[in-house]
Amino acid sequence: MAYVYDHQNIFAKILRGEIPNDTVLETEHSLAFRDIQPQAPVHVLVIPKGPYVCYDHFAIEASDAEIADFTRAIGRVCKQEGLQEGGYRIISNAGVAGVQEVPHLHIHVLGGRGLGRMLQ
Ligand code: DGP
Repeated sequence: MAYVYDHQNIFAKILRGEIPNDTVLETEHSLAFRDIQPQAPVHVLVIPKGPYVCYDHFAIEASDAEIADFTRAIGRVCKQEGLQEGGYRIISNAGVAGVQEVPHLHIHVLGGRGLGRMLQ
């Protein structure tokens, strides 16, 4: 199945500067900003700047430079937000089963409170 990217999705508009955001980190290939509906004291979304729908799209088609930049951006957000000591959770929802709301790859970085068990 071919990946079809919707250039009108909300995160594409954020990347184009059409919608404001609370940026916590920007790198050459990635942007990290606070979630508008935070589920924890720290809830940051990290997105690649390239037009990737979901994680597998990115992991298969992005360049090594984009993947390295994105991976490091997630780590830098964890460190910058002081999550290393207390711990954190990173999640990426994909497609229908994953209940993905915005069709641009994003990693949720959650922390700042006990997050409970996710998998039983
Ligand atoms: P997901 O279900 O994984 O696709 O989560 C999408 C997240 O995006 C959800 O936690 C709310 C957040 N979100 C939606 N619209 C906006 C927006 O305009 N700005 C910001 N900062 N976050 C948004």
